[in-house]
Amino acid sequence: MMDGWIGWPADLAARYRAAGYWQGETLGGFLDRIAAEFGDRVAIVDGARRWSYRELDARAGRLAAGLRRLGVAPADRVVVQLGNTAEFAEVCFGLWRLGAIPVMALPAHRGAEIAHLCAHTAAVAYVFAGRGAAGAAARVPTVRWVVAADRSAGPWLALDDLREAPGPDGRANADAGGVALLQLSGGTTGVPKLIPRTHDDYLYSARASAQACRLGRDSGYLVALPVAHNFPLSSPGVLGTLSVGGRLVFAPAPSPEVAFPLIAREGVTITAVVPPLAQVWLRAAAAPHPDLSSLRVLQVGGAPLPAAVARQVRPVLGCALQQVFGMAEGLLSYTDPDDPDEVAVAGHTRPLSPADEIRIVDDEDREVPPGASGHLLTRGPYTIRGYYRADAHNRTAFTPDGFYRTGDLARRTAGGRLAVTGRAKNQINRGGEKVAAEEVEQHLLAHPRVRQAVVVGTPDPFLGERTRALVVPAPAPAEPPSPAALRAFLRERGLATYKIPDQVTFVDAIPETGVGKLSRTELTEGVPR
Ligand code: AMP
Ligand code: DBH
Repeated sequence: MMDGWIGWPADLAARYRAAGYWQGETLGGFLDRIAAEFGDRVAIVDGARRWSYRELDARAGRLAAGLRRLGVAPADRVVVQLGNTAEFAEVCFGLWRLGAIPVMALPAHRGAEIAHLCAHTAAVAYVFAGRGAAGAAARVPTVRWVVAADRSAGPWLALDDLREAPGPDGRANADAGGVALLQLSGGTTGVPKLIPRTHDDYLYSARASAQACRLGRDSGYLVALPVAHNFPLSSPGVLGTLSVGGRLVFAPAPSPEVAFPLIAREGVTITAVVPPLAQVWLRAAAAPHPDLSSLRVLQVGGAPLPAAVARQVRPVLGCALQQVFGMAEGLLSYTDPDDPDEVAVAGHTRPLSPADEIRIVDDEDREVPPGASGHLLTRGPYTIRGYYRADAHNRTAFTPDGFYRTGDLARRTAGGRLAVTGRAKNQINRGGEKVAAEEVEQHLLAHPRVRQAVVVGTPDPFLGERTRALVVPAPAPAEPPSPAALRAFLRERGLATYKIPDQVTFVDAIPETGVGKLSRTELTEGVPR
């Protein structure tokens, strides 16, 4: 079993198994089962390609054999950075089939993030498509193989070479209670945290989500958001759709120009977007557009959805709105697709599992009165008990009895549902993309002309929040860098574009409150825009 992660205590694990939440099935075993059950049904549509369940299974098997022959072993970590293509499923299931552990990088990640993911997980391989960050990965000493999805990408191994490899299938008996994948947290700290999800817990969240979304064999799920993200991967997304024999339609881009024709052509019934994308789709749907009548549910999550936007979903797109409050750490909370519109619009969600434990507490961890807002803590059959290799951080990110401190503020509604009321963590939610202020601050501080830097969120009508860096330059005589030069500096350090501050403001001093403690909510007051 992989070191560096904390599982559930034995008594709780036994309870989750007895209740049937954890079924003792690995993701490799899951593929065997769905291939047997759904055989020739279409599993994946990607452009002109259509793979049946059987074909996905065969391809994963061939790739597992090729990876095995290369030297990838069970429990090895492999950083995967692929776009919304069939290869993503082929590679992940190939890794699961041989018992290896994909690390879910996002296409937006650049050298800084990829190098960190490879080094922190001691990854043996990096698989990428598109631009990627192969050079950065190759420099990490543990990385023995850099594999490009496309042979023309450079002097790397090609996925094709591995597929062709004949040989034993590479099937390994992974432990369903062990780690299946490492998800990424938006995080609050200097480096991104990794989230160890087990086969048991991840499959449970996907199966239960498929039920909560009423998915069935006739469902067609459009993968519009970056597929490696927890939301399109498992809520119910890719895994939930496959669990019921539905069809996945991969969209190479989430824009209406790409997504709408696919919805029309493939009879897509459900998809997931973040709030800014929902706004773009609504605007596009107000003009002449392809027939979207097959769409039954639009899931929106990742960031607060303004009511004015939420209200337009049914009249403009002709489908139900399902709000999703979720996190890669686990807890998922959904409105019901059959909820009355006012409940869906309000975004009062219900935790997915009857075994989800929710506490809403004050700053001293005391329960707040019923209905009051407070810090949301949670524990349950698919919420992690600790980040991967992060002992010090885990001591504050979890309570001693294993509740995850979400960093969100929430209250219970009169009907017993959850309503998100705010955020207490040091993170900016930029339209669903999470930016850890401290991470960006540390990169800014690496500039020789920067003395102090604080990154905060400021309201934005489209993104919800955008990022703003307050920077105290080093004292004269040298000139402070220009905002453009600072942004270029961060890009050169290999930081993903969505983490580059939207705005850089130079200040003489960072306002301080209390005993030298920064108050981030008050920070931007009095600072010129
Ligand atoms: P992460 O931990 O990076 O997976 O991000 C999860 C976080 O996204 C949650 O803790 C919330 O702060 C935020 N989030 C996700 N969905 C919603 C939503 N529907 N409304 C408000 N915030 C959300
Ligand atoms: O924001 C998230 O991380 C998120 C939102 C909705 C998520 O991980 C999910 C659903 O699974």
